[in-house]
Amino acid sequence: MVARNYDIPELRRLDVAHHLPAQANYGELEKLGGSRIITRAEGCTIYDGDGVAILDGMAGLWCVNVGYGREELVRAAAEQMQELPFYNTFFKTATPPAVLLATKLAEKLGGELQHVFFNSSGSEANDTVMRMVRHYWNVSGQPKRTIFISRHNAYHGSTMAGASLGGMKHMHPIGGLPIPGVEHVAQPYKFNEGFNEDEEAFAARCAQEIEDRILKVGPENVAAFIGEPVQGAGGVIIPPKGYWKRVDAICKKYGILLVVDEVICGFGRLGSWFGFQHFGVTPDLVAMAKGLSSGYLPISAVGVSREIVKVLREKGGEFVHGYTYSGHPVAAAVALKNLEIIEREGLVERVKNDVGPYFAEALKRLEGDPLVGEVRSLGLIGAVEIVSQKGTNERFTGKEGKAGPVVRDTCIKNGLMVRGIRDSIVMCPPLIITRAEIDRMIDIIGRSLREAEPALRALKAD
Ligand code: PXG
Repeated sequence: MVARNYDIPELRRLDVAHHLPAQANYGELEKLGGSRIITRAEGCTIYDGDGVAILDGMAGLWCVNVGYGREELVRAAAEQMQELPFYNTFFKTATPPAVLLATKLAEKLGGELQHVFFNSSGSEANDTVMRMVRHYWNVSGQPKRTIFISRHNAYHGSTMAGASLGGMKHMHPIGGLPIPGVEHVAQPYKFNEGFNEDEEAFAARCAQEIEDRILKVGPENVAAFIGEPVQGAGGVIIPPKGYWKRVDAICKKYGILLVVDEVICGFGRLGSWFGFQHFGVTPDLVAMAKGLSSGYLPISAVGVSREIVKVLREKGGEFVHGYTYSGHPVAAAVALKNLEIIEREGLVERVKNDVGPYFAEALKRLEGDPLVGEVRSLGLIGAVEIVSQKGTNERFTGKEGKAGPVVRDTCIKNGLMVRGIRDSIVMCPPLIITRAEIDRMIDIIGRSLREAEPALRALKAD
């Protein structure tokens, strides 16, 4: 495809004048003279308006699983737009792509998860979860079950319910969150909170905190536990061995619904179709987005168990919830084609048996760096922890550190897009990434750590 010629300085000026980008510091952005304008992308590489190529170690925003430039997805969208660009699912109507996508997802989710509700974003999916779960308990004759248990540092979205379920403390003051009925417990973040602790003991301690909280608020008041299989935006927190099995058992012991947020982990990221399958647990509801369409169009879904739908059918009456774009036919057609590509190209197996293990090995090359406290990965999601003292988990600026963004900026300057989260940098590349591109990623991170060291040593705590 021929790239269009944009007037980049003018776009940056207009960006400041009129555009309010997502999760930005508007004062800082104004001083900076506007955002970096990304104009095109191909495979695993994005290009900015000045023609600078950047290897996309983040798959857009944890979502472009099949990589950029997929003509098939473009065609699927165009054909669906010509045939039927829109129709809703409100008035006893549905469209072929919505029905077929629900069917495909039921097949991939497997087991009891045989029903699907559509939305447009991960946040909306979690809003749906919250309303559906509370409605379910209400009509089941247990109306007191309203509390959701979530974890510190979890990310479940940016809407009122999504950000409340999330455990990002800095998000809560914006909009007066969390809304009532959300309890946050420990995150299974071993490097920060269980350093030098035995892995199983740490898993048991984190799970015990969930059980303790259930008992504190009263099991009869708890509706659900929600968690990401691997916490993504929280810093790629891979739970210790045995953690998820314990959480699953606790939920079942107290009759609490288990909600798994697969918005990042779903669709091959961990080397399985879904993270819950990797960890061997059986959720009652599953939130999906991002990799569902590889980000080509906005669409999300909630997988729901047979048991919940049985109750909704028998006692639920009208489920007065839904969005104009629930089951949008064009987004659903693109998602269907995207799933077809993931299957046809064996991308899930590729992550599990090929590039995932290769990525883990490649990350180990960074272990010798004096700033690296730990490298970790699962499938194609990974993190590098930055420490001030080798062999410890001490940081340059205390617990809520700032080393990650410094190294991130150096990586971007050197041609690699990563996220900087507190004192770590995290990666989540497209599932089509090659071994050579992984080598390049690791090489750039290594060089960037060396280059950023003086700036890191100069960091001061607030
Ligand atoms: N759940 C999870 C696990 C997510 O990662 C959402 C829900 C919300 O999805 P939507 O589509 O409403 O954004 C997400 C989104 C970051 C970052 O800082 C991460 C996300 C979104 C924006 C920024 O890494 N994840």
